Amino acid sequence: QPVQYLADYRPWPFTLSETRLDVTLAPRDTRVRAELRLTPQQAGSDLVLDGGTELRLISLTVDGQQPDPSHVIREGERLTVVAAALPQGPFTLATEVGIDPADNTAFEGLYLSNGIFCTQCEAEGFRHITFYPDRPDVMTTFSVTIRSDLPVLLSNGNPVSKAPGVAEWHDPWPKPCYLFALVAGDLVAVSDSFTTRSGRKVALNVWVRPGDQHRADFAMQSLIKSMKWDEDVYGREYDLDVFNIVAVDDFNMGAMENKGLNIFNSKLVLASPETATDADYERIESVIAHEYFHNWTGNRITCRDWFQLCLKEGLTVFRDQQFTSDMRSAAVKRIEDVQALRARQFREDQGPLAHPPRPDHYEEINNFYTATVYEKGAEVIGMLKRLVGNDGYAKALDLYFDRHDGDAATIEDWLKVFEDATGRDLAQFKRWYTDAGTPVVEMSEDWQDGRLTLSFRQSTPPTPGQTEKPARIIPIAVGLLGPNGDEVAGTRVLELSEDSQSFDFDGLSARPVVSALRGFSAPIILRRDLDDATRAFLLAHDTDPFARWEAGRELALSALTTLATGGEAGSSYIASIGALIAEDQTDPAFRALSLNLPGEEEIATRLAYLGQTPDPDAIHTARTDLARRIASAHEPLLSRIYDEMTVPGAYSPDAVSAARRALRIAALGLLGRIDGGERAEVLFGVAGNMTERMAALAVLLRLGHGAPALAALLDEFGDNRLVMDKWFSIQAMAAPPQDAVAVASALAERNDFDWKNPNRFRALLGGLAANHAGFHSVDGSGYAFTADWLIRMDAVNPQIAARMSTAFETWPRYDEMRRAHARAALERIASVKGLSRNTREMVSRMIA
Ligand code: BAL
Ligand code: ZN
Repeated sequence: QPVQYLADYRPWPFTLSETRLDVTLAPRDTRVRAELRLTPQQAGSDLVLDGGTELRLISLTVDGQQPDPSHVIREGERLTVVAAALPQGPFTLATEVGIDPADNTAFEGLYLSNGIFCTQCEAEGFRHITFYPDRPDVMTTFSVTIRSDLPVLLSNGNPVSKAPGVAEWHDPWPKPCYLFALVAGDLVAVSDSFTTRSGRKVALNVWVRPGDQHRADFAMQSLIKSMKWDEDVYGREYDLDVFNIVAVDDFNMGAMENKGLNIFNSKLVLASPETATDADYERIESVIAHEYFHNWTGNRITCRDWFQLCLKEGLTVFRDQQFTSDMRSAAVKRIEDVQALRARQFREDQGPLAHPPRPDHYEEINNFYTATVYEKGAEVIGMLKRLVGNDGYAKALDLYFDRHDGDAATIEDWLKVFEDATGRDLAQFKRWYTDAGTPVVEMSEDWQDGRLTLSFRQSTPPTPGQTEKPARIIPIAVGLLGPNGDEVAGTRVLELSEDSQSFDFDGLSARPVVSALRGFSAPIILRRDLDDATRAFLLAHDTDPFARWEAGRELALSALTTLATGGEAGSSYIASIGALIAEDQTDPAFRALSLNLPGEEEIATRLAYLGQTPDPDAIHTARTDLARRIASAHEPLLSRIYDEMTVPGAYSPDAVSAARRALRIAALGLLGRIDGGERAEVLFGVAGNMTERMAALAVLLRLGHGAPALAALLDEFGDNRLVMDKWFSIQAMAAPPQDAVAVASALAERNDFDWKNPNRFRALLGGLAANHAGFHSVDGSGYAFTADWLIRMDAVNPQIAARMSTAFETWPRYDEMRRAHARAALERIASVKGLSRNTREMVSRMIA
């Protein structure tokens, strides 16, 4: 498959009005009979269908007749029925193919996962089930018959009939084939119902393995909350009689929004206090919401082509972020989202894999399910909302749903509804979709006679394939604080549209302190010359929680980058953070976020951004030393917090309880630097929840004292896959850097390193990659270990190998020795014969 270009988009020359599938399941020889009702739209067009090379074509007829064999051509992933063999009016194409789900280790199409048949069709998996126009702009109703002795047989839409060995489903909503799903297995349901605001009673089921029911309640409650929220906030109602969610263990993604039948990675459904952390609960709630919200933003309105992926993903992430803000603390959620954006998307934007939220070419679309498409796509919508206001946003969204329901839409359609609803011209704003890279905005201040002038200069560094970066529309939310800390000017949004611009604030009686980029109003890097005293002032007084947190972050980063490059620093941060965490009335979650030091990767990113070569060992040492100094300076305070932030009563994953635990374990992490792990050891033994046990274990592992706790977990949870994933991951992640590769290698030797399971593979390889100084060992052993496993995985599951290859995406910023090792590892991967298109594209972009 050559490079695909957005500019080459052409409508499909047929319409498809109905799809009927009849699937007889068998692990080694599943038969799929498909009937497609087609009408040519352009005379003389050949019918070109997608279909994996592994499909065994058993029969093909056009209106019941077998065409002349010379009129049916199979070439690569294509099957062509030439125009001469087709009627000029509507006709039915019927095919039967044989497939082998038991042999499908790529988990794309129909596969078997521990006795459960399930499907994953986004982006282009349906072509591994049958011959079909596998593109999102071909939408039709589906009627599906499933034949199998397994007790539970599910597909999209509403159930039509069920008898022993056979079930029929009908989905009345036209959909592209990437939203098709089928599940069959020995499953049990946790059931409930939801009555929509127009009175439709919807049966809700979360399907899990027998014995896991008690871990599915939280997912069910999250679903009900999501359904209600989408009605209340977006006016969107569910549209089928039943909504099914299924949890499976082998899944490439987190979850998938198939119409009426969401399939989830079991780690995003199953949760109980003794197995799941607070972060797991929060993530389950948000992903359940995300997939549910896709019913409108993704399914009812889908994408014209895969270049438009951020149309559904950016919007749906934005919606799930809003949902979590409403369910929990909006301030905390915003800070968490910015942290995640910087860690993943800024990293992507600053390296060889940078691409715009709407790319204009790709080789393998699966490589574009990225932080840029998802998280930056959501940030772009947040900016749009800020620019047109809440009412403008609400009007635009109503128009979007009215105008495009049933469509396969584009980013142009999306922006047009905002233009039509609000009268605003968005031509320049569109650059956020088409241009890659993180804009850097330099802000300077001038103070004269009661007037403050803020001057801005924006620029965006070049990214692969894009050297010119014209100015963008950038909303910068600014507030002003007086010398006593009071807010003297409330938040005002300054709109940048040119390379350089200035804004005046008049009538001020004293020079104010500027609180800038409030709420992280744009996904940019804001540069301003601030001294530590001003940062400390903002950390003490800013009324905007994001800006307040950011001031502390900048203080910490400035100290850590200085320490990591041989300087002396940290006292200002240590004093300020002590004052903040002593504020008993301040949200414990906010205090926890402020107390957690930036990670080593973030410090490296900052150093690279400042034009320095990050030294992973020096960064590790700097961070460890600063943590120890904080602990020594504030031991009594941290100890009091640790003792006070217990949560009485039975575990509950609610935001208030989770916030207290978050602050408690932040204190534990620091105290563990000076108490020899004493508190962690006790806590690991007595804690009744996984949040505190994992935090305690991390402290013990960093100290090299983890063995007894690891043994205890293994003993207790050896047969629980999700807990064992954590067990693998934390060992690689928290090992002292010099031991990390050895620890990972030893884990990889274990019988229970079931590496073909994507979660287990990600746990170990992702755990090592998250151990910054361990992965970037100067001897190249981290790179070599990772490359070995990527090569091995690529032959089995290309999507997972390609995704994990991003561990290397920052390699160009390190020193010559590390670069040489990394390049050698990447070249070794590139030289593998038969390497997948997925991994080849990733590696070649990284060594271009
Ligand atoms: N569409 C793939 C999974 C998700 O973003 O919901
Ligand atoms: Zn999504």
